[in-house]
Amino acid sequence: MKTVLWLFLLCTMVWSQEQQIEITVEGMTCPLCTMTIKKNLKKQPGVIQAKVRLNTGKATVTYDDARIETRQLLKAIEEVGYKGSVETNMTKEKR
Ligand SMILES: [Cu+2]
Repeated sequence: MKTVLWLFLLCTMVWSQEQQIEITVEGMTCPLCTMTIKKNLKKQPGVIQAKVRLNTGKATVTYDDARIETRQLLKAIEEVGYKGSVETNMTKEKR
């Protein structure tokens, strides 16, 4: 009985808070740029999926917001030499 409960708790943790965000990336010029960014984003703990497109200049990241924050995603892009920004309508602001 206890094992079942633990499994249930574990599952809710694993499935928690999956989010998707679109990040505008500045400075990408060739497919290698998109690959570099994608690779570094995927390396971050909490990132489930990362798609980077050169033609739109955008990165779509699926992540677990219990494990990683938006600013850490932007940092991962900056680390490899690009500038990422999140459109304001995507962020939930409380005023
Ligand atoms: Cu490049």
